[in-house]
Order: sequence, then C-alpha cells, then structure tokens
Amino acid sequence: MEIIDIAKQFQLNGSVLLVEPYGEGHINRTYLVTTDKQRYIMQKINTALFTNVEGLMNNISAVTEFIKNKTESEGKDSSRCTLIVIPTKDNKKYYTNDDGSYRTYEFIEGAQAYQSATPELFRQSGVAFGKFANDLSEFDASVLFEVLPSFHDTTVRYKNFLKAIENNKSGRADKVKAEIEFVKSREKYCGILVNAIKNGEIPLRVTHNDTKLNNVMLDNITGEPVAVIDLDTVMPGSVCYDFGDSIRFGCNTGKEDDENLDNVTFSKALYDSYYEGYVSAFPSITDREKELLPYGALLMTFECGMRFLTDYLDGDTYFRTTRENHNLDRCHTQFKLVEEMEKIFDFKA
Ligand code: ADP
Ligand code: GN1
Ligand code: MG
Repeated sequence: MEIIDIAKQFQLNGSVLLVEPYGEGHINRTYLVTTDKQRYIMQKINTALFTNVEGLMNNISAVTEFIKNKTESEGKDSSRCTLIVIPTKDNKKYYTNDDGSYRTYEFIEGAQAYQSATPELFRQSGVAFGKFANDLSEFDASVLFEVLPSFHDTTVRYKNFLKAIENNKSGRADKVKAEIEFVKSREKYCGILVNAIKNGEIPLRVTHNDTKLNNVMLDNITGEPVAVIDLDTVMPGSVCYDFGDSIRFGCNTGKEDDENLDNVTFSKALYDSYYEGYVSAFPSITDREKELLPYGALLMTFECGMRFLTDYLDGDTYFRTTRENHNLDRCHTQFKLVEEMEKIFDFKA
C-alpha cells in the first residue's frame, strides 16, 4: 500500500496532496501529511518495540485528553496544548495493515522542536516539562499501561548490558574493552534512583521518560512552551528521569552522535537555566526529588551511553543508525558527559 493511501485512511480535513518523511526521531517513522487545507503528522509505530499498540494509543489518548481538559478548565486556549489524535475513518485511534500500524496527529503549527537551543529556549523547555509533570500530578497513574517495563531501571539496563557482552552478537566486544570497563567501574550508580523509589524517598509519578529537547514544541515567535510531544513512553516513573534525560541531551554542547568529542562538553550554564525553568513550573516537586535531580542527569546519561553500547554489541538492532560506528559515537558522547558531570557535581554513591 502506498504511503499516501495510508494517510487517506484517517479523518483528514481536505484532500491529501503530499506525504513526506519528517523529523529526526530514532524510533518511529514520521511523515508530514499535507492536504489542500492543513497539515498532519503521521507515524508508523515501531511495533518491534511497542508490541501493544492498543495499550500505547489508549495511554496517549488518556494523557492528552487530561491535559486538554485541564487547560480548558483554567480558561486557556487548548488548541495547541497537547497532541491531538486524528481517528481513522472507522473511528479507531490507529490504522493497521499487513505492513504495520500508523497513527495521525494534528500538526502543531507555529512551533518547532529544536535539536539544540540557546539557554533561554532550553529554559523554556524546562518550563514545558516541569509544567507537564505538574499538570499530570493529579492523573491516576494506575490507568496507564506500562508500555516498556523497567524502561529507566538502570539496574535492569546493566544486566542487559552484561548479557550483550556475553552474547557478543556483533563480534565487536574486543573493540570496546575500554568502554565496557567504563560502565563496569560505575555499576554502583545503577541502583540510586530505583532504590530511592523502592524505599519511598521519592514518589512514583506519571512521567514522560523521553524528554529530549526535540520532544517539546516551542512557539516560533515567543519561544514559550506549546506542547510536549512523543508520548509513547508516558508511564509511571520518577521526575528525576525526566529532568535527567533533558539535561543529558540539552546540556551537550555537541551533538548526541558527534564524531568529534572536542565539540562535546557539559554546559553547567545550560543546566542551571533548565533547572530554574523546570522547578519554577513544578511547585509540587518534593525537596528530596530536588536533591536527586543531579543524580537523574548522571544516571540518564550513563544509562543512555550504556544502551548505545549494548546496541553496538548487539549489532545495531534498536536505535536507527546510518553509519558503521554510529552507536559507538553516541556512546562516547554520553560517557564524556558523564565524566564532566562527575567533576562538576559532588556525587555520593
Ligand atoms: P520519535 O519517537 O521517532 O522520536 P516523535 O514523535 O518525536 O518521533 O516525532 C519526530 C519529530 O516530528 C519531532 O521531533 C517533531 O519535530 C515532529 N513532530 C512530531 N509530532 C508533531 C506534531 N504533532 N506537530 C508538529 N511536529 C511534530
Ligand atoms: C530514543 O524516540 P526518540 O528518538 O525520541 C529512545 C530514548 C533515548 C533516545 C536517545 C523509546 O528516543 O530512550 O534516550 O532515543 N526512545 C525509546 O536519543 O527507546
Ligand atoms: Mg522524539
């Protein structure tokens, strides 16, 4: 089936003129759909990873409707406040054919998702994610399906990493002895946040779990937060994960997959900027959560580097890669950021 015919399965306003690849996500395939009246985002859902599309789309509907209702109850304009799911012609939340499952959202106009940001735009993304946490603080997490269990359980990620070394599917293990050692010597970090949740020091909340800068739309003119997007991984979690993943991506002065590590440094100025925005928009954050935010930054960066290395060892089956050492380059940027954070913060583990 042609991609344009898939777009025609949804209740779109106008006739479809063009469907073209869009964005820079690693997980789903994103398309921009243009009709003679308006634009949409259509995505082929990565069903190798998200095996329960029904559960996933029910989560997204529940969370987006909650945010929309809350925004309206505050008397604010809700037209761009969150993703809006466009149903199929037979009123389903997604379309499935032999080739896969697809969903469509309204295109959020007048805003953009940035790959890198100025301190002010980064602060605004902190406001967006802080507000997201605050808005959902009264959402009943028990209605959510756990899309990817143990997603940010770093102890589970560590076990998977050890398995990948043992299996050595790619035959690359000998090439990455130093990187493997880097991870093993930091095993002590893995339990910090999961233990804090287990022993009740910090609450389990509804979290986004993938809070990269390019998963938030900021207004083109004012730079103010418009909507948090990419809601596939909304699940119970810790705000330290959400804060940390934003820092991991946004405080890097280079690119996540930079081949030149000289470009990659950890910007404390960007960190401070994001922290200020996040905390100011999230009045219900607890003191202990605040104390653990820097650990969130450390753990999410360490964990992501370990995930890139695991995928490199597995033969590049998870993250989309476009070159031989893509995952290894990504792993190197994350580990450099970890080393820099270790120098800046006084971590106790
Ligand atoms: P992935 O899970 O693969 O990262 P995303 O859902 O983040 O996919 O989408 C990829 C990119 O597409 C985003 O970074 C953003 O630029 C764009 N995008 C996604 N949803 C919308 C939307 N509703 N309106 C406008 N742009 C969007
Ligand atoms: C993936 O979907 P995307 O590109 O926003 C990944 C995140 C990683 C990120 C690294 C579901 O995010 O966990 O931190 O790549 N998402 C999933 O760039 O695994
Ligand atoms: Mg994304």
